[in-house]
Amino acid sequence: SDYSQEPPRHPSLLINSKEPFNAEPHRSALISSYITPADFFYKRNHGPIPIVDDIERYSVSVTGLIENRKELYMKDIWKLPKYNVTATLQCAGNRRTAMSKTRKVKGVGWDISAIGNAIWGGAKLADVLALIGIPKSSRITPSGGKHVEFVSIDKCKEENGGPYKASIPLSQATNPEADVLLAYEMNGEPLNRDHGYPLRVIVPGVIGARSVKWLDSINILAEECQGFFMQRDYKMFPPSVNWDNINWSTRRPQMDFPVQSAICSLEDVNVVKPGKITIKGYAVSGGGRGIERVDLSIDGGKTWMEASKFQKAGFPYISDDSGSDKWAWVLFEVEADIPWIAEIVAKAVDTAANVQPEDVVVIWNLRGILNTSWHRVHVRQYD
Ligand code: MTE
Ligand code: MO
Repeated sequence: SDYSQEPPRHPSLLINSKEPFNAEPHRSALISSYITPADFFYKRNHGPIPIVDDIERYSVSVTGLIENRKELYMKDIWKLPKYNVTATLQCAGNRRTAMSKTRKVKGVGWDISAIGNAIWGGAKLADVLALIGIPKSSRITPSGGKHVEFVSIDKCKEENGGPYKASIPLSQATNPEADVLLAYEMNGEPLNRDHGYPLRVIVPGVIGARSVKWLDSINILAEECQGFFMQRDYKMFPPSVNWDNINWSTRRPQMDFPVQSAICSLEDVNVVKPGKITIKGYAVSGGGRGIERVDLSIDGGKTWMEASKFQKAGFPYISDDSGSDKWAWVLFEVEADIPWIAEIVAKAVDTAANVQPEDVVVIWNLRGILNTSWHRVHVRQYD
């Protein structure tokens, strides 16, 4: 593979792998604004960043179980109503490094910043599919189509040099309320190359792996996508499954992400001044479930206090058309008097009352995905 034409990147990013380029910002960058600037947004790739230089000739082919194959050019997509949706994108591998510490897992190591919150601008997939003759709120097409597959331009070794791909159910793709976008903007700017220029899918509330970048084609299929990242990766296995007894076909591809939170203003082991400190971080849940509450402990989880949380637009000239930021994280903060030595813990509760698990051991899985265990940081005071 050819990595000689990668885009420029912010020098402060923490690089987890160079080729393909996988990097996250320092955790403190996540709490400096509600909207994560593209420069500090994690970058998760499986191959070289493709180059699209002729935007006039760039098109997305729509094929599969439809009447007529269609080519959609950017001018066709730009003509559709434009929506701005604030959505948090989170890699299923976020916090993998910590999971690996209890028992080794396979995959790129990530701290707590394989996550970011952006305003995605683009056409709704439901409108795009309506344009090619698939009505809104369809569950099946006349020819039996039930899934919408997204195929990329990029090439990766997991697909034996073929393109990255994924699918979502047709019912989600044609549901305007699901806010699935073909996005051409991020935070009011055209997408940059790292994040999918010129066009990417955004599936709000779902693990990042389904938000295919550099879209090349959309296929209407009877079955879900059979690609590597749907069938042999990004599945949640129980702790009893290891590389000798794994049977990939027994599990579904992971879609929604579970409730998550992390402390971003501190890290192991910070030394703090005696007195009050402000503890800050993020909390988010998948599937459009909001955050009900964030609980903070400074004694390792024996006693708790409730953090305050907020959502606000970072870019006043863009409003979120979804009304509330139901796909977006909340930032939280709480003031606390830190004892001599403290184990600070965060756990969030979503609107369905789902709570993060206390211990990573109970959710350990061989691919190291969905580490949503209580986030802990250890601090002590100056001598
Ligand atoms: N799309 C393509 N074409 N190639 C990829 O490697 N990675 C996926 C997804 N879409 C990927 C892709 C994964 S695993 C994640 S978490 C998100 O893109 C990351 O998006 P970002 O790099 O814009 O943060
Ligand atoms: Mo990911």
